[in-house]
This record gives sequence, structure tokens and C-alpha cells, in this order.
Amino acid sequence: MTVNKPRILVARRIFPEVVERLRTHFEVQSNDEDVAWGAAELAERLADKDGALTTGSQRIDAQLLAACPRLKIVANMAVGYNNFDVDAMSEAGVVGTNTPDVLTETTADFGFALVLATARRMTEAEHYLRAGRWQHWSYDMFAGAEVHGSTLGILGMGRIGQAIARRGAHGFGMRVLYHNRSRLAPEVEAECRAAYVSKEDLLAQADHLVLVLPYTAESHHAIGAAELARMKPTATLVNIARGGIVDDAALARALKERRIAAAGLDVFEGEPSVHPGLLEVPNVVLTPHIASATVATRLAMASLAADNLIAFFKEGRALTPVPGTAATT
Ligand code: 8YV
Repeated sequence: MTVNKPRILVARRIFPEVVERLRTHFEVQSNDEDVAWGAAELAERLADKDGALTTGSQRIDAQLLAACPRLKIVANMAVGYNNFDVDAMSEAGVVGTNTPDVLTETTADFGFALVLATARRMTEAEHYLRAGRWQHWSYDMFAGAEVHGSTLGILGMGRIGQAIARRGAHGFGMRVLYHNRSRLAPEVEAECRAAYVSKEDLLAQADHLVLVLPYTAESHHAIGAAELARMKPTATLVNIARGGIVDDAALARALKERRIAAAGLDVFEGEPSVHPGLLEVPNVVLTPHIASATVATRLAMASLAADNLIAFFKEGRALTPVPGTAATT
């Protein structure tokens, strides 16, 4: 008797060795050309599948789930899962998984790199040099803000926020302040050398503010014109969380009018489009959503997503289920 293997859709191009491993367990259809499928095409391709490996750009909602009656699990190759409608997935009995832990330190490295690049005006200075405009030394050429010994503010103190706090406190002698939905246990605060403050105090006191909170209805535009107005005119803002947490139009205005000194952004509202106002101002470092992008970490993320599919279908239990979705078959 031949037993049919579960059918899996790999919705974006990923490491071929991970796809090969999936093929030893499943019947796999993979998006090797990496075409950006729209919602209708994704639904069509998922209609006869039992599981999917997605990235943060495929929306899994009630409409899609209604068209995919066999679907039991969606394994996101991302720690963020704002592309999941968790209630709709739970209603449909579909498990969602994400990739926590494996990207924490790499993403924190990048967050810190953006703090440094933004405060020290590194890309602005490089553009100047490449344009052949460097004629002589001058005392205030690209003079930026101090990082060591300054106050680091962190909004969203999960695993990545804590890893950034440790870098700031232990590596750069910074005073670390944070705000989070819930306050951390005293021993975690002590280890991160981080003090809990209100959001208002965080905005007012941070010299460098880093956003690392998940994107939800509550965190939409958590940083808008009013919040930017509370920040120091010398402060910098770094967003490695999600587009939509910052009101990009308000930020572009604040940067243009120098109401804050500079920003470093890895994520954007409506990405891959970038607000035109952000492209016009010099005092912003812009990167295309690459905070987790080292070869080793991206491989670990893809492997964990694949492991979730394998554990779910072989052992009946996903490894890293998203809270609110069912963990088991
Ligand atoms: C991903 C991310 O590269 O893990 C996340 O939440 O934002 C990034 O690491 C991106 O979401 C693609 O899956």
C-alpha cells in the first residue's frame, strides 16, 4: 500500500538544501523563481496543500483559509507573524509557527549597527565621499552624536530588545531605559542593566531610541508626530521591528525639519515601497529589511521552519507554535 505524503507549498525561494530535506518527507511545490504571488494565486496554489512554508510577506487570513480546506500548518520563516490572522487560523484549526531565538543575536547586532551608523552619520558621509565632495578636513565634518555613555531607549523588550540592551550596557557603557507591555523580572532587568520607564519618559530621555516591538493593531503608529515631538532634537530613532509601527510621513517631516537628529530604518510602511520623503532627507540610514540577514541565521530560520513542518506531520506536534494557534495535529 502506498501512503500519500503530505503536500507542502514553499511560498518563496529558500535554501535548496532545506527544500531537498523537505522533499525526503513531503511532496513539495516550491516557488523557485521567487515570483511574488498575489493573494488569489497563493490561495490557488495552497488549495490542495496540507502545509506551507511562508515568509513574512504572505498573508494568512480567513479568506485564504476558506479556500484551503486541507491546510493544517503554516510555518513562517520569521519571528514576527503579523502576516497571520491568528484568530482566523485558530478558528480553522490551522497551526502557525515562527522562528524565535535563532535570529535574536544576529538581529540585535544589526540593530546596534544601525544605532552606530545613524548616530555617526556613516552612510551620509559615504555618499559625500563617493560623490567626490571630500576636499579637506574640517572640525565639524559629519560630527554626530556620542553612542558610548549615552542613554539607550528600547521600546519592546522581548528577546531582541534584551540582546540590544546587553550590547548597549555591557559593551558601550550606556544607561539603558526600556518600556514594554509588561515589566521584566528583576533578575532580567539586572542582567540587561535596564530600567523600566513610562513610554513618555522613554521618549523624553533616550539619546538613541530603538523599536523592537511586534506589529499589532495597538502598536500601529506607536511613533507618530506627537511622540517624535517628545524626543530630544539631538536624538536618533532606529526601527528594526515592522513598518507601520512608525508613521513614516510624520518621521520624514520630523527629519526634514530636524526635530530629531537622524533615523536608521530597516522596515517601512508598505515596503518594499519607501515613503518618498525619507528618500529625500540626508539624515536617515535606509536598509531593505535585512536585520536577520546573515547566511548562518537565514539558514537556521529556514531549517527551523522546515523542522516545524516535519515535527508536526511526523510527531504530531509543532516545535515553536505561535501562541493562540493550536500546537498539535
Ligand atoms: C525576516 C523578520 O527576514 O523574522 C522576522 O520577523 O522580520 C525577518 O527576520 C522577514 O520577516 C522575512 O520572513
